Amino acid sequence: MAHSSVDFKLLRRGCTAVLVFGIINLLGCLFYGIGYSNWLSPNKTIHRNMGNLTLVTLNFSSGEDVQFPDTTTLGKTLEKCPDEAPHLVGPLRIEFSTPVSLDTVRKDNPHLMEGGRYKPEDCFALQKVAVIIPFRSREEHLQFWLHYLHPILHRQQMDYGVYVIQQHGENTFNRAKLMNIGYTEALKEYDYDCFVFSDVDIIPMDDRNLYRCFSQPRHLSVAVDKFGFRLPYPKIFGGATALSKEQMLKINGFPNNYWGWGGEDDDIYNRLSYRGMTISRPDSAVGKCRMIRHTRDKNNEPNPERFERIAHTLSTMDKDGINSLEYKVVTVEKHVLFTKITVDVGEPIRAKEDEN
Ligand code: BGN
Repeated sequence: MAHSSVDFKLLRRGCTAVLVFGIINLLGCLFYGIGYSNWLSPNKTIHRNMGNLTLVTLNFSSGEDVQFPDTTTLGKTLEKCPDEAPHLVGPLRIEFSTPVSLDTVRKDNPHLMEGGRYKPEDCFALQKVAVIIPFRSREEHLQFWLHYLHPILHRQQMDYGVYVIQQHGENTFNRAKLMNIGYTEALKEYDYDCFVFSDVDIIPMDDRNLYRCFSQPRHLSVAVDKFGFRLPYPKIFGGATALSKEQMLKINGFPNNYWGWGGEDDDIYNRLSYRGMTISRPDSAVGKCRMIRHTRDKNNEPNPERFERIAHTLSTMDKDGINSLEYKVVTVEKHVLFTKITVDVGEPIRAKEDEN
C-alpha cells in the first residue's frame, strides 16, 4: 500500500509539472505573437523551432507547401505576414518629369540590405521574391524604377531582392535569355520561390498590384498607359509578370533564341498554355501602369524570325530553355539598391543551324 501511495504522489507531481509546463508554453506562444488562428488551422501555418532556426511551413495560393527558414530572427518565432499588407495606400502618382538621383533613392530606403535585399522585420514574409530586370543602357529608367518600386515592395511586405541583369557588349538584345539568367543567378544566392520579371520602364500605379506569385502565372502590367490602359490583346504576357519556381520549371523557363524586339513573351504565353496553365491578372484599375517613353533602343530591332518561332513553341520548348542555357558572368556588383550582374549572352545562331 505504502508503495502505491508513493506512486500516486509521483504521478500527481508529474501531472502538475506537465500542466505548468503547458501553461508556460501557452503564455510564451501568446507573448511571441503566435495567434490562436494558427493553432486552429494548423495546415495554414506551422511554426517549428529547431534550435536557433525557425521554420514556417505554409500553403500559399498555389496550394504547395513551402518552407521558409528564418536565419535573421534567431530563435524568435515570427507570425506570418498578413495576406493583405496593412500599409498599402492604393493609387499612386507616378511621373517622370524630374529625374531622381540614386543618392536620394538610397536615403529614402534606409531599410535595404546590400544587393537590394529586404525582408520585413516584424513578420514572416509570405514569399521570397527575386525581381529580375533585363537591362542595357537605361540608367535613367532604372533610377525611376528603383525610386518607385522599393517603397511599394516594402509596403507589400515581401522578402525580396532586385537583380538587374545587364547584357554585355553591343550584340542584339535578348530579353528572355536575360530573364533565364536572372532566375538562375538569383537562385544561386537565395532560396527564392517566386520570380517577378519586369521591364525597367514599367511602373505600377497602384501598390495593391502585388508583385508576388499566384496559383497561376501572373501578368502584372495589365493596363499600361501606352496601350490606353487596356490589354492590347488578351494573351499578352509582356511588361511585368510573376512566375513561381514551380511554374518556371514546368515550362523549362523561357526561350533563349529570340534576338531583338518582340515575340518572346508570346512564346512564354504559349509555353504556359501548353502546360495547362492560365493567366492570372489584377483588375484593370489595380493593374494600371505607366511606361517610361523612349525611342527604340539600338540593337533591339524587331526580330524578323519571331512569327516563325512562336508558331513552333510546342516542339522547341523542351529543348530550349533553362536546360540549354549558356552564358558567362562578366561582373557581379552589389549595390545598396540592387545587384547588377553583367553577362555575356553570346550572339544569335543562324536560324538554319538552330533547327538541327
Ligand atoms: C506584340 C509582340 C509582343 C509585344 C506586344 C506589345 C509579336 C509577335 C508577333 C505577333 N509580339 O505584337 O512581343 O510585347 O506586341 O508591344 O511581335
